[in-house]
Amino acid sequence: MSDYNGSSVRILEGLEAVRVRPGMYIGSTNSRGLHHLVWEVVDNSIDEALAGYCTAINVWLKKDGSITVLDNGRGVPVDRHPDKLIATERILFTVLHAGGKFDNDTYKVSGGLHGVGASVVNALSSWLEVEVYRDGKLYRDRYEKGGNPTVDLVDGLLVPIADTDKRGTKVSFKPDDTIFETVEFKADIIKKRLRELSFLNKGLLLTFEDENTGEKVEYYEEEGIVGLVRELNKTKDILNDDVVYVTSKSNNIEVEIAFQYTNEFTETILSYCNNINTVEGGTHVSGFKTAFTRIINQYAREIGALKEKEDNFEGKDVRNGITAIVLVKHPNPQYEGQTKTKLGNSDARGAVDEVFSVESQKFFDRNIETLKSIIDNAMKALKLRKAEEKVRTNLLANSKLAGNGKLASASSKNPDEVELILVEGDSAGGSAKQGRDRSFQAILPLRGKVLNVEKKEVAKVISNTEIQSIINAIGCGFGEGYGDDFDIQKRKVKKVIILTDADVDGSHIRTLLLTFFHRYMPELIYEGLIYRGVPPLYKVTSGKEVRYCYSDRELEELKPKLKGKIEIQRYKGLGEMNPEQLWETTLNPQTRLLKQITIEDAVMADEITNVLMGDKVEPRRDFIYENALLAEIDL
Ligand code: 0RA
Repeated sequence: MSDYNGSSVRILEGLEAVRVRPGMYIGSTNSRGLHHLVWEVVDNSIDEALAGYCTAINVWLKKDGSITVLDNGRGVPVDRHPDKLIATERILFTVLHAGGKFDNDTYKVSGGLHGVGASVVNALSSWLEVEVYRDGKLYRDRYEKGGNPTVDLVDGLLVPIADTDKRGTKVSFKPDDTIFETVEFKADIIKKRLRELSFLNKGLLLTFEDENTGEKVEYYEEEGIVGLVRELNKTKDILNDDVVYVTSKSNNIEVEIAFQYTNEFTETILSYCNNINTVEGGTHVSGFKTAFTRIINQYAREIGALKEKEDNFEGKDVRNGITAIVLVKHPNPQYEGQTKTKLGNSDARGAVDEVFSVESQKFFDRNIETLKSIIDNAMKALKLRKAEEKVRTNLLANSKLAGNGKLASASSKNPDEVELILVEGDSAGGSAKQGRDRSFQAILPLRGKVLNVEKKEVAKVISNTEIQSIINAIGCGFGEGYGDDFDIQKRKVKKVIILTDADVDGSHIRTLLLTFFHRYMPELIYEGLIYRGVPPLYKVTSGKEVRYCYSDRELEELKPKLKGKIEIQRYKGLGEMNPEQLWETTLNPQTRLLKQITIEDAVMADEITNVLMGDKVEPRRDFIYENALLAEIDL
């Protein structure tokens, strides 16, 4: 081993702890955990950009399965670390939690599972190499098998290996395949994040190159989150051309808000803290909502749009059709919620409220037309809401919502036991009713295409019988976005399983259902209660033995293992299976394959629904072309 001082043994024990319990540091060892390694390394470069020293970050996927991240920042320090007495670079890559706070001026804003430190990436890699371009010199360090240094330090320091006029840091690593379930980096996932980062960090150039496919892409957003709002509204009809943008700092918290209205009936608010998508919202979002409602009500009274006796606008009136981004940079973020994506700091609420109040009033005072169109829009929403309230009351009074459609209930009433299985088609529904374990499985057959909720207003959505049956069977009510009538405590089921055919129609129905859940019962997704059932693709019979395969790969792996004559039947739909087969392959908890729906799946479903169902023809066509060959849409 190298010239490494006495603490090396303890250091490597730290990294060993990461290898023993990787989940504690990166969440999981599946594809998501794998990509966390990339986010960790990219985040370090992003921090350098946030500190104002880095303008470009390049990412390469290499043929050997490794990945390289290069930035043009100051370069990781290679001088003697004040406490540990060896090169700071070594410390950063081998000591847990040694990230950040090297110089107190650096505004380090990482958080959540991000910011666990470069040493965690090192611990989970079969090799990792660092190149530092700094002060005219190039330094190189290399680690193997989970962070063991292979380069000799001289007097505790790295020896430069060349002169250079470049500046920056290059980190390359290959994830350890004895730790991860998969070590295949997905270009799509990485590109999506880099694109998001380009919106969140205006003026930063991010490039991606895949050596396996030759693909090269650049992401750069002069306009930052304003560009993101435009992008999100690309397929929608908008009320005002301009995107409203306000920004300022309050209480050492930087706030940026951008929004624009569409003619949709729904609201889309994306929020971020320190470049992390706070999927569950939090204090920054509630600060924005409160301030926005208050200010629009104030103006509406001032200009006489709301008469004295009239109701105030509710929050959802003023946000009807809005696409908004709420972004904060917080020096010490605290995250809460199931997926640690809900911002908890109460000072963020106040900061957003203050910045938005002050800055938006400056804007509205100078842009009366925009203000008026927002108030008009809120007025329409208020009227619609009143009408919907009537419909809702009538529906409830006529107890139409009490209809259960074709639901075959389970005999158990225990919400921690019952599974609600939504089955495509009456014939598969019939088999499922016969084949299920009725003690805990409820079956609801869905006929035809589930209502496309995206385009319809609430009154229509809840008058749809299939939707009513689903709402009823789950028992939590429903709401738009957060809150409203929805109450997860009232749930009657512990799992909702979507079971559709493995074909285009099937994935379409699943997409529509996910869009519905995402829009009207998002907490079910956050809490991980929604699943998709995976029906088998093949039935393989050899002699008396019958086996089922759920993918082409599984089939290819099985074939050589079977002796004698084999017969392969490809299932076209669930309807082809008899009740016993359906039980064995798709319903029986011991043998079936279920995939939990993640929030990413639901967001993807929303995007697809938007594009496929939207009014605008062109993006739809482009989308279909772009994705025709992309079998990745695995909803
Ligand atoms: C600590 C202190 C300084 C820079 C960095 C870390 C740094 C880390 C990474 C990781 C990837 N790229 C990076 N670039 C910089 C500041 C050192 C100074 O004062 O010059």
